[in-house]
Amino acid sequence: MPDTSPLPVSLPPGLLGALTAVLGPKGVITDPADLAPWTTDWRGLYQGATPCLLRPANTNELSAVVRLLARAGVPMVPQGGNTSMVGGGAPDESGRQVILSLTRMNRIRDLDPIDMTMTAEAGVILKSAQDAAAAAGALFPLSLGAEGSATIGGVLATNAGGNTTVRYGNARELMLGIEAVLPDGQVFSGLRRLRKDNTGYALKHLFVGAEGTLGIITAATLRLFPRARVQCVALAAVASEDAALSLFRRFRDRDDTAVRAFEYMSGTGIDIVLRQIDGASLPVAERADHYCLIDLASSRPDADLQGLLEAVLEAALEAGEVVDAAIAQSEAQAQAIWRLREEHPEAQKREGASVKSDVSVPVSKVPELIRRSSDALRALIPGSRPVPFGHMGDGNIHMNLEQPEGMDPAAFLARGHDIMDTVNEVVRDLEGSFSAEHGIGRLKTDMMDSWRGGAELDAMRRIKAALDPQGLMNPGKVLPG
Ligand code: FAD
Ligand code: 2HG
Ligand code: ZN
Repeated sequence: MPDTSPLPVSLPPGLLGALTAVLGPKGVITDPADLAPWTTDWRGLYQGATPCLLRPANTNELSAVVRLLARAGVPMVPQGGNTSMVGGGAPDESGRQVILSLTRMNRIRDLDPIDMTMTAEAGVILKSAQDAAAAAGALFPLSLGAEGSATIGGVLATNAGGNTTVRYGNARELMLGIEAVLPDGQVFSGLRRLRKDNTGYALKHLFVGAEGTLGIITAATLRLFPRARVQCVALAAVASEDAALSLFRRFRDRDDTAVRAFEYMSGTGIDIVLRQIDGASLPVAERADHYCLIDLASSRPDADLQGLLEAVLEAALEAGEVVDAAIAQSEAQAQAIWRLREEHPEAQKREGASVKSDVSVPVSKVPELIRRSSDALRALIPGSRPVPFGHMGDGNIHMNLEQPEGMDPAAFLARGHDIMDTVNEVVRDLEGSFSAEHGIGRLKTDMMDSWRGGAELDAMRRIKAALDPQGLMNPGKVLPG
């Protein structure tokens, strides 16, 4: 359980006044009640403290406050929507770390339908960015369950993946240019909207996936795509993990440009959603142990996605891979199928304590990952319930474990690192990664040595020391102490 006792908070004398002079009273929050939602993380793993939350309205204001904080040696935590799954956006318990919130910097600066680019400030909510693209007849394809709160700065800082990576790539692949404030307050102006630009080191990529440890992203130029004119969504109950992979291959072989998302869900995960989420219902007749969500989309108005879906599902039914399937016949039905998938995190939270392992393996090894990890987790904690689900099409499975019914949640959470280690052992054997899309944050710094030690971690430390010699940018995150 997080410790909720009051913690000491401090700032050097005179600094608050100087910060307020730059930002105005609207830009400086110090009331503990207003600070509370921003000092803990979405999962409730950490309860931090901060002297203040600063809300700059533009890049110049942010640059000025970073200069002031750097001169005073005050550590800073950049924050967007605070939806990090690894405690990345919350301050620690010292009471010294100032939160730099980007939420007031929420303008779409430019949208060009010929270049197919959009320049958005870091505080733009992901859903608003999608809506702005749609209003211009285009598509910004990044999509994830937290899109109503997560920000452009946050998704880039974590290199978020989400549901459409299989088709469009993760956040990094959608970024053409970036603007950022460096740890000493300088502005890095790299908002170029070019597809080709080989002019030295590709420094813009340093800020993507750095989780706020190398600087603060203030704006980004993002790639847009033609909007989908037809879309078709289905839920298939499948016979096994291998059948799920085989179904994915059938779609990919038939028309890989049509597959917008291909998600795996377990019977246990769906049961939990049906139990915990009001209005959730299963569109197929019988419960199964494995399900796939297939989302096809095309910008071609004449694309026969329904025909494609029916043909592939029929062939898979005949082969015994699919046992039942439902194809959405309306937007409402498509949304209801997606809801079964997107409510997985919330439903697991309501069901009790759960430990997450956001891992990836080569796509061909996903069935083995699910089987071997589930067996190892059940052996580790008898009665516990493995809930594998996620982005099968790109090899990223959330290999989560729900506590045994009736077990003390705190006792279960105390086994968190044993649980993650158990999954990671299988992942290592399958040549995968211990953190596919959520990043390292505060939760996984202790894993960096054994997974990224040697030259890789050494290079990371040297880059960090070069850009942030005082170690003020999101301390305690990503790199082990
Ligand atoms: P925050 O949580 O505020 O911050 C995340 C990290 O980025 C922190 O380290 C923070 O310091 C840093 N940061 C934030 N803004 C900036 C900035 N402007 N400059 C520099 N650093 C910054 N992630 C996925 O990849 N795929 C998913 O499918 C997915 N689904 C989710 C579903 C739910 C219900 C939830 C709660 C989270 C999910 N996430 C997912 C995790 C999360 O990483 C994303 O929601 C998102 O990337 C975080 O954006 P944010 O604005 O909330 O960032
Ligand atoms: C998702 O894919 C998110 O829904 C969250 O990445 C995963 O809750 C999780 O473990
Ligand atoms: Zn995910």
